[in-house]
Amino acid sequence: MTEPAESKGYFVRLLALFPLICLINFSSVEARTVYHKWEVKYEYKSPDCYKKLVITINGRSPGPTIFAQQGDTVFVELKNSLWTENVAVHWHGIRQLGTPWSDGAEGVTQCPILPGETFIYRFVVDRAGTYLYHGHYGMQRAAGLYGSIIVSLPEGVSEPFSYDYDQNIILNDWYHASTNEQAAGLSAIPFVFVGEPQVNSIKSKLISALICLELAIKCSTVPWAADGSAAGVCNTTNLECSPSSLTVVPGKTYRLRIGSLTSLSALTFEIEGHDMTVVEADGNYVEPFAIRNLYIYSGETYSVLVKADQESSRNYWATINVVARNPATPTGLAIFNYYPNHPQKQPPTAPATGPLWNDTASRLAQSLAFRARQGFINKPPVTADRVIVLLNTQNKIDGHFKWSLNNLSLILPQTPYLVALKENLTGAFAQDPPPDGYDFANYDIHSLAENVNATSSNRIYRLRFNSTVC
Ligand SMILES: [Cu+2]
Repeated sequence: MTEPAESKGYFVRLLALFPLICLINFSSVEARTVYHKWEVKYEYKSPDCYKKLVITINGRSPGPTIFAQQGDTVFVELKNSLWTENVAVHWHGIRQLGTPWSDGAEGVTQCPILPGETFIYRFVVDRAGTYLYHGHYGMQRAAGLYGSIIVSLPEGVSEPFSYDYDQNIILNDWYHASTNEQAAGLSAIPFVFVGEPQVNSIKSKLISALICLELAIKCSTVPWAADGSAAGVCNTTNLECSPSSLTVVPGKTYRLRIGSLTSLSALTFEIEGHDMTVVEADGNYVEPFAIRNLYIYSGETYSVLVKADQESSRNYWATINVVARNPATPTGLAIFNYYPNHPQKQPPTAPATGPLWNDTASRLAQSLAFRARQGFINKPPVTADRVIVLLNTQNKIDGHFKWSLNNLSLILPQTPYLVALKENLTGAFAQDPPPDGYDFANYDIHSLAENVNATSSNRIYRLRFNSTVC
């Protein structure tokens, strides 16, 4: 006889708990976790029909795209299967608030991940936007260790612009010499420059290689066919040599998330006959502005909106070209493919060669066109507690070319800085501060002084917490 009453009581308690349960559910939706398990290793790949060792993540280069929502915690369990090399991966643009140990800068925030070891990166993606990740040990980024991070807005929040589809694209320059060969030359006396990259590449998440279309059509014309590097690689069934394309539906608007991870090349990206509207830069919304070509430098990310509003019976070229130095690298190609045309149908026109490499006015104009988007402006501080002026030069130290800041060239300490600071290991690196400036009043950029007094250093700038530094 008591059973119904007890049941009723249970029901009432459940009701009382309901708001709490709702809250718990709500918060678990708000803060999800995104888990990736990666194995990093060397594999033979031929992204431009030239077979060479490439660093892959789970068999791919570029590696998997990390898709997450603002506020999510991302875990990346990374196993180093390179066997003879350490590794570390930096999450470019992620602020690492509260998780400096996961920043991935080897020698600064962490010890490298040794061959055979596994390290778990854990960080919160606190801002929606387009970001990158890349190797941060030696020259591993240039060997193929990189990819994209796409952070979407929380549920129910929409972007301040509209589009139908989203695509991400990574631009890169690509060398046939291994990074070990390049590094040996760069550190040799006499210095051996790496020269021009063999190709510029456009890669999207959908297709692993979006380059060398012309080369793929006629394998016999691959410049490196003669030395055997393309032998057995360049054929019509090899997707790595296939013409590449970005398929669009006529009338639809696409958000292209474009990042650059070049070693040496400043690039210009354009889609034949199509205007682009810039809406995001490095994870920040910007006041929209239209461009015909996008200048993009290494480490930058942009979102542009493109409407497939041209004659739809044909395809169009998407091209990248080198700017800022007289380029000797062929134009990087992809096909902007209007559905239902065949994705490999060659456009009837010649690919664009881009603006003149030394057209600095138009590059400056793009830089000056950026404005923070109304409603998303974080007011910058108007005064600084401290001003640091950095002079970036290329010096010679003991016969080796070294980049320097204020005549100091960084050598990483044996113990990562973050570890040394946390454990107060004052012997781990030089404790005297580097200079906050240089004699800029007397520095003439048109007649460079020999920086004979450059030296190697592991000194660091210490900034007071919550202070404003300019
Ligand atoms: Cu970076």
